[in-house]
Amino acid sequence: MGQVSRLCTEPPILTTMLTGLLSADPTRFVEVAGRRLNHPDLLAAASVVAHQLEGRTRVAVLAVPTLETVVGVVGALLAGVEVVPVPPDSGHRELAHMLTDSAPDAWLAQAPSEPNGPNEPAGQAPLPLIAVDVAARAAVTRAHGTDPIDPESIAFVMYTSGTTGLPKGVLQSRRAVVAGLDALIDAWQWSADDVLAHGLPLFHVHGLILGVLGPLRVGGSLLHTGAGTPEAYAAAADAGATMFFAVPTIWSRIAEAPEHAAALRSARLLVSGSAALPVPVFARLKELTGHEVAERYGMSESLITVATRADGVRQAGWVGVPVAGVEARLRDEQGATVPRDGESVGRLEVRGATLFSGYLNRPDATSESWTDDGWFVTGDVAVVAVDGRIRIVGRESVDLIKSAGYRIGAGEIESTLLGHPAVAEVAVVGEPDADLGQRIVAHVVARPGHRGDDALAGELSAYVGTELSGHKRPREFRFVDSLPRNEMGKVQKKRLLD
Ligand code: MLC
Ligand code: AMP
Repeated sequence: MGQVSRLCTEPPILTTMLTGLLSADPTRFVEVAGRRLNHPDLLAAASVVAHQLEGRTRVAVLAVPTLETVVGVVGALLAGVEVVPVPPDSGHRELAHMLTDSAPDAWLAQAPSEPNGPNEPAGQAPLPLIAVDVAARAAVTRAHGTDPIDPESIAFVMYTSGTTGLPKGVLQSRRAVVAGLDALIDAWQWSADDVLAHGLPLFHVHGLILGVLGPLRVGGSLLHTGAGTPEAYAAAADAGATMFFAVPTIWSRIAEAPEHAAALRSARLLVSGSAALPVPVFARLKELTGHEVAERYGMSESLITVATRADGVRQAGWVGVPVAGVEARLRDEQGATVPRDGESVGRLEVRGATLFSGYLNRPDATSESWTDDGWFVTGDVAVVAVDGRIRIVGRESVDLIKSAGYRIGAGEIESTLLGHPAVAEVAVVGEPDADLGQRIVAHVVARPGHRGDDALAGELSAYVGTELSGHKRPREFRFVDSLPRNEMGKVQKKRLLD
């Protein structure tokens, strides 16, 4: 397509969501894996997408880290169309589930090889693909007499794993996204002069909502490095990045690469989240970069609720204080308040403007996740200090694993593996791992006639990758004669972890 692919006479509906982008400062930019658009051009290209999406309700975006993905998502937000970010390596089972559950109208920017998912009923027309041309430009003017898009309307349906079953679609409203970003802009003194760098995937809260929409809300720049490697982060620092986002796995790899870590000395702020940052990594990064990493805590359901402020106390192992508009409390198993003494452990519950609007098609799971008095039960256990700072101690359930920052449900991997003819019984656990935080380990009882050896392990790993996605593959398979069970027949996972 040419420079101006489509001239639109009808103005797109603008919302106040991406206020920084709307100021269209030509010195600000978004760069993804080496390709760059300045803010006026990004806005003009996304406005074409907004027009293309007229009449649509919900689109799926195969979230490869490209400029097309960013322009597509921004266009959908301008148009008030819901976005379902789909991990690019989603396997058959996971993709079929997401498409059936969310029923998008179309693919935006890029479609997978099976646009309707596997097991497509014969004769069904494939979901259309709406292409994104980053070179297209349309004028942007405020729509006269048009109501702004309802802040309670849904911006994203973001899939995330639970302890059992297939991932649930978290409904994130425009209100929650705006509140979550503004709270972080405040906490981190994030400004239009900042250049944020990261190499995170674009289908989760961290990489997409914080990592793409954050810069656009504040009016600053984004340098997506394409990869989460120490080399790429050092190159971004050399190119002038001021803020860095990463999961602990990336930070610990940077801490082991002093030659690259040194480049981050020029940064203003280093931020870690999505899993616990090990204390020795915090200390080593301080030595190598001169920075104390600011840790923050959040969930797909809640966005970022607790953060270390740029002007606040930074202490290894602590994730900061509740952000503006969010309250946090700790309760014990009986529902009593746990004292804020920096030692007593309780269940962390949160409430406020950043919270989600429910799980798609799952009223049962939605109501279970809230207390009767309106607090969201995070499933994490924590301690709170007298000054309100929070330390995450761990998760209540052994069935939710965090590996390299990805949230992975043991039950989803188990039910998938039980679909393989060689598997009689299986129990999946997350074992501590210095690089990944937790490493997925599957304990498998093979069916008679199948040998539990390296060949079978390779086959089962590939099977999980084909059905789910790459990061859900167990790193290790242990073939056992039986699984430890209690008198009720339930697998005792704590014993597997011992
Ligand atoms: C990966 N590999 C495996 C495997 N997983 N092999 C066997 N079994 C498995 N399970 C292979 C890969 O294919 C790759 O091979 C090689 O091992 C290295 O993979 P890796 O160790 O995973 O490293 P890498 O690909 O470099 O990725 C690491 C990473 C990535 C940290 C950059 O995992 C990542 O981006 N994580 C971020 C997740 C995230 O964004 N979470 C946020 C959730 S939102 P090869 O051949 O390809 O080299 C959230 C809210 C909040 O949590 O608070 O933020
Ligand atoms: P997700 O839904 O992928 O966003 O994962 C949310 C979970 O990640 C939380 O419930 C926590 O268990 C974990 N998490 C996120 N940030 C942190 C952090 N800074 N420290 C410890 N755990 C974290």
